[in-house]
Amino acid sequence: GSKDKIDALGRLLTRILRHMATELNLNMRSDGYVKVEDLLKLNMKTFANIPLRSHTVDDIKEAVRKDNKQRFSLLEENGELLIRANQGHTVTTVESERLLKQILSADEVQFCVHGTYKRNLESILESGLKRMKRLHVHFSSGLPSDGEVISGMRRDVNVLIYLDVRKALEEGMKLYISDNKVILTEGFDGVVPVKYFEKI
Ligand code: HQG
Repeated sequence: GSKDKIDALGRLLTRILRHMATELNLNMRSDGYVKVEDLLKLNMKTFANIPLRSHTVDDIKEAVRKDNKQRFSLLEENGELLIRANQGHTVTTVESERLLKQILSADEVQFCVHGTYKRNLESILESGLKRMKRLHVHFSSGLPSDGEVISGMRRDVNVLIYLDVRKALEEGMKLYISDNKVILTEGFDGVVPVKYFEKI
């Protein structure tokens, strides 16, 4: 398909797979997977105004392959093709332990940094990093080199908060890593307290 068509499909897939399974009555497993066949039956239009039903399995595969942050995974099981978003969910159908791989030692992490904006900093320093609407606070496991995008933070962030991974693990914070190498945590009750910031 054309680049615009595939980009628009990717954006819609992101929205559905992270946020809309419940309201759409989509059968989503606790590891986040839904059947591609079920998606292609949905009566929705992409951001390019193309009905989802007019897309093919090959379009979906192309959208997954071309996604600039590797937001999706495909899985073939019992002759069926399944798809999931690797991170970013708000739907509580997914369980961290099933979607993600737990990080057990600080040695597994070279780098763990949350990207945000100056306008949020005062509030973050007051109340810690909150997961907001999502299930997890997001951290990147690398830094973008010039102009490149990186999974786990937006391209236009202007504040970087480094997590003290060793201290967080020592004190019982559960850290996870997604298939696209985003580091995720529920913190403690959805908050990563300021005392776990290594530097800003
Ligand atoms: C901020 C994108 C005030 C937080 C990215 C962030 C990532 C606070 C915003 C993924 C706060 C939440 C996630 C506090 C946190 N006071 N602001 N106490 N605590 N915030 O979208 O990390 O392209 O839920 O810093 O690349 O921005 O969608 O999280 O600015 O991977 O794949 O509240 O989304 O990826 O925003 O982004 P979000 P995020 P995709």
